Amino acid sequence: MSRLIPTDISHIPTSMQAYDAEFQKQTGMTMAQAACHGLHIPEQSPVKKTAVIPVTSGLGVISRFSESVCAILQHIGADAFVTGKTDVAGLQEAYAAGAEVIFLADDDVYAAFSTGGAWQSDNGFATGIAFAAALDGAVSCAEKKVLVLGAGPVGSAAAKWLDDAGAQVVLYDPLLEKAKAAAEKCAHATVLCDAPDLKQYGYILDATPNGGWISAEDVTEGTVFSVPGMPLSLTSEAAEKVTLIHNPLELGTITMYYDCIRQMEG
Ligand code: 2YJ
Repeated sequence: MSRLIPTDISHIPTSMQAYDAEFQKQTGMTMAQAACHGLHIPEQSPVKKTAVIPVTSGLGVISRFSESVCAILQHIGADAFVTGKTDVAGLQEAYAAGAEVIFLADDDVYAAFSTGGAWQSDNGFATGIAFAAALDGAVSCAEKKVLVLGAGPVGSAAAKWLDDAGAQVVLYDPLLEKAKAAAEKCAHATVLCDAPDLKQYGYILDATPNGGWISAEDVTEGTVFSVPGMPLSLTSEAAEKVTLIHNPLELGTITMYYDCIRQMEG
């Protein structure tokens, strides 16, 4: 994801239940279920003491970021809190409080770490697999052609997940070498050299990091878009025309939590 801005996330602490209900209507799963589907683990409700640490390095703290992550984790039953201190002092506070999982982000990396062992979950990977699993919940991807836009960490993880699930994955990235590298990790995925005509695809996972470049004329009504990328690639007119599975922070964060638990409980 690009660096989030406060207006991307300020609604999160008060909207988790309503948004999860909407997500469930779109995908047939709650976000916790989508995360578990993405990770291929049984549905569960682990309650782990979880610290969220504000980080001031680089461009600094984003207003409501830590509070939003905390609200997302509390929504799925984690015993989550935001540390009063930031950075290294925040880390010390988290350990002193007995946190088993720790979430923190700077300008480049958003990750969760487990204090009990050398386990971590990266937001790029977690977001990619979870938005792939959400698309699968919505349309059952096996044997369907799915266009994956963007072959960074999110798009590559999504492409591999969909390929493993039996989808016919078509990958596009303006940097052909990136698309080829992502396709090499898949059993069957194919690579496009030129920018695709989006209207030819019914199912699109868009992991591109640029906002507003897909307009209403570019899309067909009824196309299902699963879009982890921030800012949102579709204009508001395009978003109204399609079925859009999109959230800025929620599903990736939930999946990072479950990914840590999965590793902790081996
Ligand atoms: O603690 C804070 O409030 C800030 N340091 C949060 C920074 C959040 N980071 C971002 O939005 C980065 N773009 C994260 C990149 C993750 C890549 N998957």
